[in-house]
Amino acid sequence: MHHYEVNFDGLVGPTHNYAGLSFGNVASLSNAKSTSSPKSAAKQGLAKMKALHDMGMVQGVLAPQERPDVATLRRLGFSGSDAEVLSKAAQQAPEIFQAVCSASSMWTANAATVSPGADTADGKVHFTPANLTNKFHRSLEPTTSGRILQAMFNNNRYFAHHTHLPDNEHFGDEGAANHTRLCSNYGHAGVEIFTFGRYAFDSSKPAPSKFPARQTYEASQAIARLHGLSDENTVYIQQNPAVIDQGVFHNDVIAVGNQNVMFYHEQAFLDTEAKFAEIQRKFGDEPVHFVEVKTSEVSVEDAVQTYLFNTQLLTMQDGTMAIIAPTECQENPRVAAYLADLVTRNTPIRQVHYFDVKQSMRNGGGPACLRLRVALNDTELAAVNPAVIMNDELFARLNQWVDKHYRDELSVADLRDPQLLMESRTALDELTQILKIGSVYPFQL
Ligand code: SUG
Repeated sequence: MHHYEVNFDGLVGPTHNYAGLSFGNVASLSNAKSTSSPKSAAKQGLAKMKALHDMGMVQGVLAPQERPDVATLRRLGFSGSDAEVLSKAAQQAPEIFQAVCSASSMWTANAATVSPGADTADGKVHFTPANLTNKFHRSLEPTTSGRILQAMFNNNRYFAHHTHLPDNEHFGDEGAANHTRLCSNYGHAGVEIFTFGRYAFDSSKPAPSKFPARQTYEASQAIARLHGLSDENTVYIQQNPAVIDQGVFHNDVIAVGNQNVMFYHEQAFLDTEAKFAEIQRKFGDEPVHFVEVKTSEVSVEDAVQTYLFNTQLLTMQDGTMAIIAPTECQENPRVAAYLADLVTRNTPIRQVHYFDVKQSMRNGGGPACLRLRVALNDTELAAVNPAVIMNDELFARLNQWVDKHYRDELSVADLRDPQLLMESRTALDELTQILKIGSVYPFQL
């Protein structure tokens, strides 16, 4: 039996734009209102998927969501034809309108939390879509994310799908961005590490003062219960509130783990020593490589600007690991020097590959934000909808699809164009046929 970590990357949607919607996310705020390129954003994402496929990884594709989200505008009282709904909202409530146009579902690390069958009580792979309550534009995603995941993992013998947690800040859940799994082998029970930003029911506990902590301890616990994880498989660790206040809005901006490696910044967590001892104890006899980056090597500011930790840490076919980093890391001399040195040290990390995902980076989404990891064995992989698995043919087909439907440029003002809704729906309707996911969008239901 073989075991794989499959990366399901979000396909960038046709409305990809920079609206400055994410308070606490430095890149989103600083690029607000600049002109985006949906076409190159989608192609940058596809190029990364294809490169990982060519490196021998099993790579999947996760469909974007329907935007502008007319159904939400109707729920908020805008009425008339679809074009009238859009025009009234754009005029009367431009902030709401921009939020319902966001292509933020591209960051599939926030689509769900996933626990592999090796960790769960019933042996199934469990999925819980993230409710993303902290940001209005992202809180629109979970229902459709759930539908898309069901269409991809559509076999209840192997896959269990849960409803997202209650839509309330007490249960704020950002999915896999705050969840890492360490294991000796993808098929063995691992340690699931849930990182949270604050306690929902105890305001005496540490919390950031400037920017929001999106994930709560109580939400992380609820996910572990739903997925049937044992206490011996689970560790809860709090993010350092001081780094959230410096722009670390998700833990995957400051730490990433894979198999027996935890790559993290020294300031990432609270109570690091005790919590890492707990991780090691629960991991077992084999030593975990805790690869710590000191502030003197790379500052938190450099980490936030370059996304050094929003990298993918992949196990290659020869058992060594490679880092998939954004080109921003290469362009920063301190981070580039750190990575050049890292691959010579005594850790499993041996290679660094740089990718241009600048269109996504300008909204605070690096290589790791763009993917949802699902560890699967052969039988489970065979039960996944095969049309969402990347290969040369799908790559060519999706590039043609992007060329046909996507705009080269999009400004925030262009979002008002009713034609964009038609373009987006036409594109997505065709995509559901390419990916064979059936009717998942409100306009199709
Ligand atoms: O939730 N940006 C996203 C970026 C998500 C990154 N994901 C992970 N770290 N896993 C967010 O803040 C910005 C949209 C805008 O401003 O137009 C945005 O939603």
